[in-house]
Amino acid sequence: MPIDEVESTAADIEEMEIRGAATIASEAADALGAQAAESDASDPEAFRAELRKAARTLYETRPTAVSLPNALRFVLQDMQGETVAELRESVQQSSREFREDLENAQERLGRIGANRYRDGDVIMTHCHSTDALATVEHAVEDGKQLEAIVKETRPRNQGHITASRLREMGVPVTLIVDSAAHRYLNDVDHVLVGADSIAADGSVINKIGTSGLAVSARDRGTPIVVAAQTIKLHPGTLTGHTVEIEMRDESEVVSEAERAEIGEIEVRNPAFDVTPPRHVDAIVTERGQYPPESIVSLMRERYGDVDVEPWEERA
Ligand code: RUB
Repeated sequence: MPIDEVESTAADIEEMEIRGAATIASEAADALGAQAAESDASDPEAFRAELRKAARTLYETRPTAVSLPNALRFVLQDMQGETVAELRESVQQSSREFREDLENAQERLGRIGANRYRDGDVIMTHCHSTDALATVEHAVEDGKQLEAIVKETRPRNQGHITASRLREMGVPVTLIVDSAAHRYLNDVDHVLVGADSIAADGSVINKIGTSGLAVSARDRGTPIVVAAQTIKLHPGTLTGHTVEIEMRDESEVVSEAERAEIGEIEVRNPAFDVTPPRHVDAIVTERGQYPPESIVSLMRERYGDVDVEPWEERA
């Protein structure tokens, strides 16, 4: 039962070598495809059980980004075939299709989101979101000159990745510490963020600090735009489930040595927070732009009823 690729992908997701909701989803789907390719299961039931186990290993890595379970569902839900060879082909094809859909969705979302920007606009970013950057990339391709104020996004500084991607696009970047955001919002036309999950009421779950930024943006009258493919819609929230917020290691916030120097303290490191819909102007998806309150209709259309999860063990 070779599950090397699954184990190494799961470890990379946990360690954040693979990070960001869309990338996590794509790599998880890829790992399931690899598992199917390498499986030496002797009969269809063993193959199915092996794939479910692989999906559980991936599922347990990071709890907040719904794109991960959505990806696993997509790949495993329609596993079809009477023989191991047929099942293998079916999983590999679903994995390929999922990753293609993801790329196409980001491309479409990027085109739609680019329409929000005018030539000369300044955007402020938080964390690193490939969906958010797709909107900037398309605007730049359309010939618009944009500038960016990039929050560093403690504790992991994913803002540095955003700054580097924006420079590759030729966008002038000003890097600021997170606490300078309010000071610079007067110079900004749009706040642009991604999402790890979107709840049925239109709440946006994204990197810690997003909600504070959104409150500040409201105060300054700066529109806040969330770029999120429909893979980020959390179907569980349709039936009242809440999204689990991942708590990460304290060492990301303060080193052991610094801590010893300070004295006896508690440290908390939540990776994400929840921005209520009233602080969000628009959610840009590959299916169009939505006021957060109406995202629920798109969620019902796309995900409908969630039945038993395909990675759960069967009796
Ligand atoms: C990343 C993060 C990103 C979303 C969206 O958190 O909060 O804004 O995942 O990213 P982490 P994308 O670094 O902890 O994974 O648009 O690329 O899916």
